[in-house]
Amino acid sequence: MHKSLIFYITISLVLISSAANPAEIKEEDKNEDGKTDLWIYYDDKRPIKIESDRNYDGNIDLRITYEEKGKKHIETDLNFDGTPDMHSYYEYGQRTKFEIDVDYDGTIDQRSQYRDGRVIKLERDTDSDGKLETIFDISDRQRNTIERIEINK
Ligand SMILES: [Ca+2]
Ligand SMILES: [Ca+2]
Ligand SMILES: [Ca+2]
Ligand SMILES: [Ca+2]
Repeated sequence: MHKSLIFYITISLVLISSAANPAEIKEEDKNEDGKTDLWIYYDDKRPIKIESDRNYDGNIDLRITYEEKGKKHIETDLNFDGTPDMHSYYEYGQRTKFEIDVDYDGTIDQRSQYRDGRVIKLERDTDSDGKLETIFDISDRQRNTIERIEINK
């Protein structure tokens, strides 16, 4: 195929996709210092992403991403160093996974996985070697069995 034709097709596709999804961004200046600190991205009136600068230092420290099937991902930079330290994942309003970097070294120290609002798997870096150890894992068990298990041994 001719290079110019490929180029033309690419451009056409870009134009079509941008016309079909007019990205709309709502910006807010919460502390009224003249700089935007809250961004809400819409796709066809539906919010798809929220970004926030909670300590007003110019860096985004909270990001919420909305995906298909009611999925939601919340990233939080707890110590405002530019790297997210906490991740929460939701599906249809229920939390499915939670990860946290407690010592802010860039590696996750604890991960919990949920089913029907209950923790079914817990991993923690108990010996601080950078790898998570499984504390318990009842993800393969049936729901009625889980309800009878005591998590705090
Ligand atoms: Ca501001
Ligand atoms: Ca910030
Ligand atoms: Ca951080
Ligand atoms: Ca860590």
